[in-house]
Amino acid sequence: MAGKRTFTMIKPDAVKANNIGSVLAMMTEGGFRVVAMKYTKLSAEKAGKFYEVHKERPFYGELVEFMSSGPIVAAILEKDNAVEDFRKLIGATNPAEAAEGTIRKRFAKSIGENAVHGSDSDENAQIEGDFFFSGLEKF
Ligand code: FUP
Repeated sequence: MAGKRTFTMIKPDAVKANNIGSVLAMMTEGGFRVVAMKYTKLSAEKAGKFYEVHKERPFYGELVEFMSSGPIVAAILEKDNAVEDFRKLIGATNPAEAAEGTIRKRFAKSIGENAVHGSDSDENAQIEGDFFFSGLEKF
């Protein structure tokens, strides 16, 4: 059965462009409830650990540099079929391929600076949520 929670980040590009409110509005209007949320900044070390699965990819260095370049909003969101429905709401990794009406279509600048993160599986949603939040920070 599909899980009810996913993990997201509003990435440094969207924060810098002052789009936190608009991005959150699209998430909540999309039917997602906030379980946990924080405004924080990743060190290069923490960003490197979060994206460790991509360590061998050519874009890893740039990705880590970008994700630690400014503050982000991290959140756990809840909805039935959360992971799949949230991936639909954010759109394709590359904004050039993202569908109309998606968050990345509206806010992403490029495949690297793509406004938001969304977990790709229930297992990763759990791991990523635990990376940022303790049990006492989830409601
Ligand atoms: P997504 O799950 O849509 O966030 O995409 P991936 O897990 O494939 O990639 C994670 C992040 O790596 C992306 F959000 C941006 C970065 N990336 C690049 O910079 N270049 C690429 O070609 C692919 C991904």
